[in-house]
Amino acid sequence: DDGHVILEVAKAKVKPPKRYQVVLLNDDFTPMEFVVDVLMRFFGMDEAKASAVMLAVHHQGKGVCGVYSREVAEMKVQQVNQYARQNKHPLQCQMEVV
Ligand code: NFA
Repeated sequence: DDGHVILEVAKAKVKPPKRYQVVLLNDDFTPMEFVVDVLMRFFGMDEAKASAVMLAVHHQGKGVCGVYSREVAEMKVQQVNQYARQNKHPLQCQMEVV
C-alpha cells in the first residue's frame, strides 16, 4: 500500500533539532571564585571541572559550559546572566548554534 510513502515523505521533513553551546566570556573583574560557583551551580560541574573551565575562559577569552537544546540553553543563559547581575558582577554568558 502507499501508507509507507506518506510516512517516508513526512519523515523526510523531520530535521534533527539544532544544538546550542552555552559560552562563558572572560572579563577583568568577576572573581574567579564566583565563576567556579556559577559553573557548579548551573552546569552541574564538580569543583575540579569548574576550576578547569574557569581557567580556560580566563586564558582563552571564552569557553563552552555545555551543549543543549535551544530551550535549555536559553534558560541557562538567562539564569547565569541574572545571577551575575544580582551579585554585581559583569560576567556574561551567551549561546552559539553548533
Ligand atoms: N578574568 C577574571 C579575573 O582575573 C576571572 C574570570 C574567569 C572572569 C572567567 C570571567 C570568566 N578575576
